[in-house]
Amino acid sequence: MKLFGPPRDSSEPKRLWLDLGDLGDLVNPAGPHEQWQDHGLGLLRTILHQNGLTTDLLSTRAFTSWDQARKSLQGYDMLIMNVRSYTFPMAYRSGRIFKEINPHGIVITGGMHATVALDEMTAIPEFDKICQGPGETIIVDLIRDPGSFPRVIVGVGSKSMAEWPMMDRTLWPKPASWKLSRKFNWPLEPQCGWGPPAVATILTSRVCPWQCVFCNENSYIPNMGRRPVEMVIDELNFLDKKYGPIGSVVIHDSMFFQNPSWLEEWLEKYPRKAHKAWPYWAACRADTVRQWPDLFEALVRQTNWNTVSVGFESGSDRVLRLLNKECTEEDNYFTIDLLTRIGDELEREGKKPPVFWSNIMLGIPGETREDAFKTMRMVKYTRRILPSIAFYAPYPGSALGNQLIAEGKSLMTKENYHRFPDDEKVKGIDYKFYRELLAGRYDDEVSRGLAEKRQERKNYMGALTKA
Ligand code: B12
Ligand code: SF4
Repeated sequence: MKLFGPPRDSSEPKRLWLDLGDLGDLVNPAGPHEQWQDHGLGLLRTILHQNGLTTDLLSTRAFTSWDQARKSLQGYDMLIMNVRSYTFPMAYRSGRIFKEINPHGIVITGGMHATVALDEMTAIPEFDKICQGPGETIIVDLIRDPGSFPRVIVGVGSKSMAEWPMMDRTLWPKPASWKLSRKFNWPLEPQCGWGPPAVATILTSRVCPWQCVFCNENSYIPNMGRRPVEMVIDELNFLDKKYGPIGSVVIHDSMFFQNPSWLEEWLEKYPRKAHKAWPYWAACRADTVRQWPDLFEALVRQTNWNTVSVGFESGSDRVLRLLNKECTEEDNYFTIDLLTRIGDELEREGKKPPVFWSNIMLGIPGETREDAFKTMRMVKYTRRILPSIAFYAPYPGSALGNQLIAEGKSLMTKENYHRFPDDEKVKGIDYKFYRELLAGRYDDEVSRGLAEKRQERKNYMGALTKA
């Protein structure tokens, strides 16, 4: 097993950062998204290394068995992990193995799961230190002298992402098979169907101010200033020159289309100052598109925002209200019509039309069959769409997730915080109906009303009133 990292002074503890994900995902991945790299790991290892605290790196994604993991974790004094809810099962299993083979070693954890489900983290005796919240200002002291910290620590973040150093992407794990490395473009990332390789993933903002009950990130990610436009462009240009050529960009922000003054600056500078206006994937909400349609259109046309990720979630006002989405059916259809029109015009000009990466949830508690038909009707109505459909998952940290967990209705246990879109995740949901719906059994019901919807949507005037 090849380790990464500079040689270490022999008096230094042997520290290991373990990247988490399903076994084999860096050998023979189940899908493209399993190959994305972890910006939390990248940022914190960069800060550690810049402060002289080196760490070796291994990844559970590069192992194909737990036996292999057991052998590789041998001989370390410290294990460090970024634990998200969906990687919690990997984390605690790794922690257990680590302590069995290195009984005097120390396990230091942080990450989203520590913030949203502290009880589950503290229940793992092998986790010696658990850091909630952001780790960038605390990581150096914690790793240098863990003994001076209590078991549970509350991290403090930077005021602005401008304070984050540029991440050293060579501190990310490498693809672990010859087959995968041929197309991976490490330390950039592989193609996933959104744009040409090599892909550069980047974060420009860290938090979303909305309060959707299935997510509400701002209840657990502290507010933080956005990364300045120039820094984002400089980083992309640096990556292009050093590791490129970049083919496309994925902006991993939870919500890219917020903060109009930042977006206006991006609109002005990205096409001019980036080595190339690489096509990119980024997220918006239907209500803000309806609020700032001109800005949206200009960004799509002039900055090559050609995969528009949008959390439509549902095509029914009832369900959108249940989700506190603060978007309406009308907002959703307005956004679909607007991107369709822009796409038609670009196509006529011989250019590639933009597509939606459309996030849709089914199996939401309280959703009726008619609501689900309306959602699928909206999907069918959308002309250029990459649908990303999942059964609703009650993640801890979100208002609805916390409520369902408290009521004993969640089927997501600490053994299976997994995230396969078609897993059964909530008690009392008729998953058989949803599977049949997705298999096309209710196509008549879904299509009924589609022609009327198309007819109705030809008149856009009513839609222009919200701003
Ligand atoms: C980019 C992203 C993705 C990408 C890439 C994932 C990856 N490999 O990193 C993709 C699109 C693949 C993805 C997919 C999913 N994601 Co996602 N994703 C994000 C997003 C938007 C940004 C993550 C990020 O880079 N953050 C920035 C870094 C710097 O933050 P960080 O990793 O948390 O690290 C900080 C702290 O946690 C802490 N820290 C971390 N580790 C450590 C360690 C120590 C020792 C210390 C002291 C501190 C510390 O310090 C860091 C700096 O402040 C977040 C939301 C968000 N805004 O964070 C959701 C988020 C992490 N994703 C989430 C979910 C649910 C998913 C999916 C399950 C969705 C689905 N249903 O399919 C899938 C699962 C993917 C998989 N691999 O199986 C949830 C996780 C919820 C939870 N409770 O853990 C989040 C929070 C979004 C949400 N609100 O629902 N995701
Ligand atoms: S679902 Fe999207 S809009 Fe809603 S809180 Fe989460 S990131 Fe924000």
